[in-house]
Amino acid sequence: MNPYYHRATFLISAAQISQTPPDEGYEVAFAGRSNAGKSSAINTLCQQKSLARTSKTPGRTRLLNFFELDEERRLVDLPGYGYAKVAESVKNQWQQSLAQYMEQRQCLKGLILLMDCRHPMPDFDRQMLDWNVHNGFPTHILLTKSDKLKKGPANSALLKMRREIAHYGDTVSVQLFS
Ligand SMILES: Nc1nc2c(ncn2[C@@H]2O[C@H](COP(=O)(O)OP(=O)(O)OP(=O)(O)O)[C@@H](O)[C@H]2O)c(=O)[nH]1
Ligand SMILES: [Mg+2]
Repeated sequence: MNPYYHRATFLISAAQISQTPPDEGYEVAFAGRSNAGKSSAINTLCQQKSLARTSKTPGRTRLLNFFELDEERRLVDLPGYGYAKVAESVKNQWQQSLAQYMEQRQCLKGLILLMDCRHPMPDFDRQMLDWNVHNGFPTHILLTKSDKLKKGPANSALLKMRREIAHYGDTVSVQLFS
């Protein structure tokens, strides 16, 4: 594991695009359905238990959370999409911030797209992936919670996903993750 990430610190939570840090340097954002494991993956990567807040209840991350690796580089924990049990008004506000961030952010350089390995690639994920590729963002897919599957089914899920993304070429890659 890269010790560089262990020094990550929480920078700021933004409810709106106007509250985000200056649009400079380089950001990699973690996107995916609610409960896919975005916040957990940031904690695993940075080897810090509670850097990003996680929860059993989908819809935990409602803000854009920025973590600083150094003066130029940041990781961003994005609100999850596709979670039905949130009031429409709240959902609209956080989806709007998410869309604005992805469309406008100049320093966004790539995405980590997280999917539960047991239910990969629902429509939302496919749309997100198409959007990323269309906009030229390299995307690495993490098939999360792979500890919940035995080795055989986990590997089948990985192979299936590799076949699904083959037509995107080098811009999209995938691995199992837990
Ligand atoms: N077994 C297992 N559980 C995991 C893994 N990753 C996340 N979880 C659990 O899944 C739940 C959701 O994880 P979060 O990291 O909060 O998910 P999120 O994508 O940030 O969710 P939102 O913030 O709601 O969008 C938590 O209960 C985690 O403990 C994993 O790799 N294995
Ligand atoms: Mg989260």
